Amino acid sequence: MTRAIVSVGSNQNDPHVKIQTAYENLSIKFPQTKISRLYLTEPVGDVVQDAFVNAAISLETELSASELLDYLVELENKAERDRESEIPKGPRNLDLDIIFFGNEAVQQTDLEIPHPRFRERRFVLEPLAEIAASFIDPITGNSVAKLLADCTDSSWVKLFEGQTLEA
Ligand code: PH2
Ligand code: MG
Ligand code: MG
Repeated sequence: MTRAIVSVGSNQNDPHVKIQTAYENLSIKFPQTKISRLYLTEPVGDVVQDAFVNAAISLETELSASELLDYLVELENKAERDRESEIPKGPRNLDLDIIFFGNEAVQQTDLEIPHPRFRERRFVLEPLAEIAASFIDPITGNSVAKLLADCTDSSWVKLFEGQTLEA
């Protein structure tokens, strides 16, 4: 069994429902699936778009990292994510990114674990610290709590309380 940590985000078409549905599907497939609270987060990147809802999910799996990725893409497709027409870093119905896969480091063209940019993203680290503060990043040797304490990303992250998402 490997503990995997997945970052989930959405800023289109009832994001919190998209995230709840993904979580329910993951809970059915994997034992010990946990989710953080939901956060409303400032869009990071150059695209002008609505705020995101983000959360972190922890699960236990017998799958390999690339098999887990295939399943996550399946859930993204079920949420009607349209890869053909989406703008890079732009709005999306559902994004499921593997942040950690046990202590494995994976470098493939379609998959890099730990996620290459998670240390610079408060919208990933805040929810992650809620469910996996002592998880050790296999690349830097730092805990998630330490990465969050050191994170210089100044974009805002607040608890989601059912707000409308227009910026
Ligand atoms: N995802 C992006 C681009 N920017 N910003 C926030 N706050 N949350 C995201 O999940 C996010 C983003 C593209 O995947
Ligand atoms: Mg992403
Ligand atoms: Mg992604």
